[in-house]
Amino acid sequence: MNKAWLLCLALPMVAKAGVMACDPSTFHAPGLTIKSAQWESPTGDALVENCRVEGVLDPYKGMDGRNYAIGFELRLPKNWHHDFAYQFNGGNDGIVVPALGNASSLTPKQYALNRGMAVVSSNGGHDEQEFKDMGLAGGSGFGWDARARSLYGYKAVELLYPVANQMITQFYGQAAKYRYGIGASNGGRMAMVAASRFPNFFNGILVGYPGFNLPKAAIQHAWDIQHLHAVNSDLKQSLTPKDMSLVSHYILKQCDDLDGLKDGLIFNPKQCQKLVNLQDLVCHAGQKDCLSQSKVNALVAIHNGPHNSQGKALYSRWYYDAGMSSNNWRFWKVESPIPAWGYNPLIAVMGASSLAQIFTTPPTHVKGTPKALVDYLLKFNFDTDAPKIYAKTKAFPESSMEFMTPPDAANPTMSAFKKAGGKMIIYQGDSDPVFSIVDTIHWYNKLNQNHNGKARDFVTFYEVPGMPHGKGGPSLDQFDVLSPLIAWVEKGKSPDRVISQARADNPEVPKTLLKAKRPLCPYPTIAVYEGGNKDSASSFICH
Ligand SMILES: [Ca+2]
Repeated sequence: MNKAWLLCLALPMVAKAGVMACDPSTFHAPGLTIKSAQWESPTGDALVENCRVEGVLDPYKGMDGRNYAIGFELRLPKNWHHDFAYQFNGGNDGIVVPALGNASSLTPKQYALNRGMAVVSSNGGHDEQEFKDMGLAGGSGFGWDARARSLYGYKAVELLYPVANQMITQFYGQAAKYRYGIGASNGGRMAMVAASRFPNFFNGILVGYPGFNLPKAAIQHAWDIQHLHAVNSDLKQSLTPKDMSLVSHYILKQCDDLDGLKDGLIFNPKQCQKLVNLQDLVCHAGQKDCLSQSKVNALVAIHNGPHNSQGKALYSRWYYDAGMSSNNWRFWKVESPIPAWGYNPLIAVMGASSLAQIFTTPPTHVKGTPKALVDYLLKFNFDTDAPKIYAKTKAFPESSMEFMTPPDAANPTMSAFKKAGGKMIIYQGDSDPVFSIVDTIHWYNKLNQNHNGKARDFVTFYEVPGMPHGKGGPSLDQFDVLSPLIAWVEKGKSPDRVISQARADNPEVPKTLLKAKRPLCPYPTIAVYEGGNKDSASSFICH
């Protein structure tokens, strides 16, 4: 018997022994410390038994004197299907959220972990507890360390990805067969950054409502607050829910039937934009259901996006869509940014303090009080402060546009990702108030041009009418975009229409749409009603 034969006989035994050893001693890599490893029965949205490993990678002392490390958890399902998913998290990171491989449009059964994939989730290189003394500015406090900025932007993925793969091999006795990246919002940004920076890491990437130009979107936040403040210094009065309901009804009146069916969903948003003129809503004498000129001016300015005094656009235009009346739109655009009025302080941290401490270089001092954060946004100068997202210094050698965005974002090709056989699915709501879908459409159109009209060979993009940031609004926001990605990667089956339906726990879906099914069509095709049962997706074609 030769040596090769002996190896073949030995390998399966090694693999079998490794599978069961859910123990810290199983895992080892340079810079890695395992805090715990134990079997977990199905709990919450984790529907399968898994070995949950908690660890810390590459600790260091930052230039700000604070302690940094990549904290993470890796969940290894007992019944493993030989795949791996890297979960890109949202917001400012700083927390290790459960590694489920989830997305807002999926049901728990469809999460990567529950399909039998091993899933890793990290804090992005910093622990928010380290910054508790900074008050409301703590969530973005890591911006004072240059390396922590890079880790947040892309480097945590670069460092943790190979270690997670080693750990999978150490546990199961064999490497993962297919590797996926899954993320939405800031996580969607990271997913797109990964495709450009690390084109060989992932076979398939699922990108939800991505902030791939996040520093620019943060400038939009200051722009929005300044224009709303000009209407009313009590921001929640600047645009009331009644105002936004009026706007939404007007947009539907102009656009709902462009897709052949008046159903509360606008499947032809591109054509719709040409028919919307909010000046139509300005009050005339004796009129009731109307808006003041100042409110219309603010809405138009917000939808045109931030500009400097020379008229140069600093981010993007936006779509008018029915979901502008949603609670989610209101939460992000109008109410939540102002903790002084008793609203969610976390969003102020993400918006104002992130712009100050993470996205401007050098970082800008801002106190962690509600008033200081609001004042920072109100005084933000679009001529002198906005260029700081492109600035760098000796101590901060990367600008925020460099560490936050895909290197080829302005003129995307993702050629190396395509060459490696990578596939990507992107989805976003037409009513997204945080990241403009117009920016994503612009990006996709350029990508498509750069691939001679064949971007769909490796990137498929779905627009979701009425959907704001992630879920909610008058939308059919439950759809499975992960199954088609897996089928594309593992079986070579190109994604086509995806069926969407109402989410049972979304109170904003019109009653008439509770049983409706609609296809989401690969951009640039749109769903058009062909006649027949209005609840059936087969009554619609992708045109
Ligand atoms: Ca319609």
